[in-house]
Amino acid sequence: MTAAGTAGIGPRIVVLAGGVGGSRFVGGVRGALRARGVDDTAAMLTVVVNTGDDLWLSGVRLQPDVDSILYALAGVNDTQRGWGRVGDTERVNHELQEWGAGWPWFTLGDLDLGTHLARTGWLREGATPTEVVARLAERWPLGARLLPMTDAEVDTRVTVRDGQATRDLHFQEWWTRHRAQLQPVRFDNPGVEGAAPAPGVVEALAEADVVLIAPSNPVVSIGPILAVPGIRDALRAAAAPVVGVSPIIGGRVVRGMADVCLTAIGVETSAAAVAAHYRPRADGGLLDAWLLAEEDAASAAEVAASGIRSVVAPLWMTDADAAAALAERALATAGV
Ligand code: FO1
Repeated sequence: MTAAGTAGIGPRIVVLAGGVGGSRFVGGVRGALRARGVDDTAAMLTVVVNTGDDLWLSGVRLQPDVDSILYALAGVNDTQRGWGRVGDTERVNHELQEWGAGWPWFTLGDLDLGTHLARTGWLREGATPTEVVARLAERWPLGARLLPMTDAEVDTRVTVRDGQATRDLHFQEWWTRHRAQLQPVRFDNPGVEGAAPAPGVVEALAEADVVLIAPSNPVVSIGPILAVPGIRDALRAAAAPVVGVSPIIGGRVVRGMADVCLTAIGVETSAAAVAAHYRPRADGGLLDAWLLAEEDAASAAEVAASGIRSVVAPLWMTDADAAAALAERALATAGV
């Protein structure tokens, strides 16, 4: 294990992440490394990003979680909306709507479309998704290495109840158009069985000093990452401690609609239930330790009794300093 804070060298960290919670937390990890005096944070911090939200729309490839983390680390994200580029305009989107192209409920900003066009062009020229993400990341000094969970195209489909019947939607339609209001019956990632971890993912997990599970949606952000054959095994085999951060504070989701997703898979919306969902590593699961909020301190004993070390900490990532303090707490929990 690398001694933290020694001559600008920190622990090798892998974070599993997706969505807004993931991007704030990853920014916090970078902040914690900087506060320890680590200069080259990108050499220490690898982020394995959910690509289960990805889709083709109007001929371009969208990678919402990759872009959320890319834009947030670059400081060009729209913090009000929680997605896309700050200060973006929608001229092309209006034109697409006039053509009846794309989805009327799904906005593609002009600057954001630049990203999608660049990505699609490189994919069409034969670059792999991993190479494309690396190329996108060259534009800004992100201070982290981003890896997609897989190079395979893996969607998330949601089966919803529709009267007596059920029907199947792309995750983005369910999430964005229906605001997760159609009752989900199940989530699937067709094609994931044949997917492999992206190059570098298994190696990063094997070489890590600590693995962090971000406070991202456990079902549709972390779930698809863990569903890629080989990633769960690599996590279990990792020498590093695995520390998770609860996405539930005071029995409620912080943002997004994770509660609806958890209910659909039979998991209660509580910090303890999400820890139990990931399961203790000693019992064939993933977690060595779990950070839960002060508001959920009453369930710390229950988590500890299941064989997961529980640590009560302030979990609200209200600003960059709070996110860095939370990340530092996660690193300290792992003893790195
Ligand atoms: N979320 C919305 O609520 N409305 C949108 O119109 C929308 C467009 C969009 C375009 C590109 C992109 O990368 C993300 C976009 N999102 C939009 C966010 C996205 O639907 C989800 O929040 C994430 O996939 C969940 O992590």
